[in-house]
Amino acid sequence: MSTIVIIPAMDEEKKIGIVVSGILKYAEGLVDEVIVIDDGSSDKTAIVAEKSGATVISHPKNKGVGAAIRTGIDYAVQNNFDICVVMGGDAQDDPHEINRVISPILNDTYDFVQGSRFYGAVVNFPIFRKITTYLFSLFFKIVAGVKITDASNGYRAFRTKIVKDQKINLHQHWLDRYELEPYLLLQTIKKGYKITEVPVTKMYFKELGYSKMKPILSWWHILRPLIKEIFHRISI
Ligand SMILES: Nc1nc2c(ncn2[C@@H]2O[C@H](COP(=O)(O)OP(=O)(O)O)[C@@H](O)[C@H]2O)c(=O)[nH]1
Ligand SMILES: [Mg+2]
Repeated sequence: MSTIVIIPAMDEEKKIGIVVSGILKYAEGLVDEVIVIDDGSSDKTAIVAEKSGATVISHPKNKGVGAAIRTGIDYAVQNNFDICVVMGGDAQDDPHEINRVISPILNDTYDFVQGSRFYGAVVNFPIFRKITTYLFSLFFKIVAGVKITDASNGYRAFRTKIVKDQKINLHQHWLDRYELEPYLLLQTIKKGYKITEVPVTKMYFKELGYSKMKPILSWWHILRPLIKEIFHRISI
């Protein structure tokens, strides 16, 4: 089985090199290609990523993290990869754990593996982030009807066959920002794919910044797939 790591990155020149070289070093033999989607960065993200050994696709303008992941997924489908791993370009996820994230798929037991910081470890967890992350997963659990402890964790792996499923349409414009990831997770569960969570580590660097999410607007984006699902159920 062939595996690609998809990394959305916007203005991550300080961190993307560590991420790509860490994957190539610590997940050698497990990963066949690393693709960085440079999402309209105004810094040297693309150059640093390429020098570190990644394939790079650049969006000429910023489109959003969902659109960046979609570009990576399209590349994975076109190039017949069997497994997609998605992780952040801001060095918050540990490349040593790729093995753990893809094992349930390699063992042929699961189709989608969600990384969970609540089963794993968190370094420097900001209190506000802790509360919002917990509440999001609680809401996700109520809507999806399945216990997911860390639904907003961007570290995950899935079989490419899921995104080829005609009933799951990632090519919708409204998914361009923070909507695509919870949409994919929710649809994967709804369509009956086998999903599990594995422990992962999340690192927060207070000095370098750990998130580009904007209060209110980004929360609306990430909640939108769940709110849509509720309205969809009410209307039928
Ligand atoms: N916020 C944001 N992140 C983007 C965008 N395009 C790509 N990314 C990347 O998506 C990853 C996760 O973003 P981040 O804001 O750290 O999300 P968080 O860690 O979940 O709070 C990082 O590697 C970003 O560089 C974008 O338009 N907005
Ligand atoms: Mg981050």
